[in-house]
Amino acid sequence: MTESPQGTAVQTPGPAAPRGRRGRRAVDVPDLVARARDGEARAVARLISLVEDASPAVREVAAALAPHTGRAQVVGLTGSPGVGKSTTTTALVRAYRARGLRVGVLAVDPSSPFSGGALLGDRVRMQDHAGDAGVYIRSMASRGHLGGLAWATPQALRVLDAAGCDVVLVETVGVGQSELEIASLADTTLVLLAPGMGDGIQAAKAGILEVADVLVVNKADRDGADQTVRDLRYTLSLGGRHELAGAWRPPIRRTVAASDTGIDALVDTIAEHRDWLASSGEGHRRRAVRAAREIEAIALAGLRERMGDVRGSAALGTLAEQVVAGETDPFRAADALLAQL
Ligand SMILES: Nc1nc2c(ncn2[C@@H]2O[C@H](COP(=O)(O)OP(=O)(O)OP(=O)(O)O)[C@@H](O)[C@H]2O)c(=O)[nH]1
Ligand SMILES: [Mg+2]
Repeated sequence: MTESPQGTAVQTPGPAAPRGRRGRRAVDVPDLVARARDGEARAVARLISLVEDASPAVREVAAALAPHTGRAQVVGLTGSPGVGKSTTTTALVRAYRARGLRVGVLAVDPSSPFSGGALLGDRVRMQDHAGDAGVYIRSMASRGHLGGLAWATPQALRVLDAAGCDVVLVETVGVGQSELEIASLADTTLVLLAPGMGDGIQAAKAGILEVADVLVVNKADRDGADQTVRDLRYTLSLGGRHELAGAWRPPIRRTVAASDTGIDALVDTIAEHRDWLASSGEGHRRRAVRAAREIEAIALAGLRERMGDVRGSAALGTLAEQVVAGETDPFRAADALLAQL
């Protein structure tokens, strides 16, 4: 098992190269991609690190991966802290492996500039699968630079997709707007709730139900599961995007992830959603939206970088003087600046 400051690749053999060195070492991208496609965990880990570190090789990596992507179903898991996302992820991995499918897991912490520590607990539980070449598990932190989650996560998903994962599970850690962001990355979004947490109502308020493709009432072994299901049914009956003709109506599934109960049915439901995505054209639409956001994030990161060059530059100084002197206004000055980029 290897631990790097950027992330954790369970079942990756050998120690990680020191960080400073790794950045400078020559990268044989075609070789790495070929080995990743053969399912070599170490090559997958290296590719994700290149992406996460925003290595100069990242363009070559993206170009080499492009022809091999588009197969994996990306399944996002969201829900309040402690609802059972990690337990469900682990149970799903087990169920997919039992069906002979290859699975990738990306645990994303959008709120933290570091990864590793916060995700340690998750990783330990995932050690069940260490040594299984059909599972690849990775923790990622979204760094502040380059648009964080928006930039690095889709690239990591491309790596796992090209590496032959049939399903990639994306679990968010931490709270906030991340639920909605993850939903925009996923083909299929699972919203997890648990009885007695007032979750149904909270989720409805937060707009989380709107992004749900499947509603999972986990901890169904606890009192109040029936009530939570009723709450959800009622909330769904109030309308939403699922009311449109031909729309997917989010099914409600009960699970006890801790004992694998209901997990097979959940896997079937996720497969049904995949079929619906294909037959309705919605899958393609979501991917196009995702690609557009990805392009936008990369373009904005590029612009920001170039703006960085501009800050403190003579051109900006000159324009600032002109604005102060009333010779031009800030809007025209900004246009002039953008034209120079
Ligand atoms: N009773 C019961 N407990 C469960 C079930 N699933 C998970 N748990 C327990 O709930 C606790 C939280 O589970 P996690 O899987 O860590 O939840 P999480 O959503 O990943 O939590 P964060 O990552 O901290 O947001 C753990 O102690 C689990 O063992 C379940 O179906 N029934
Ligand atoms: Mg967790």
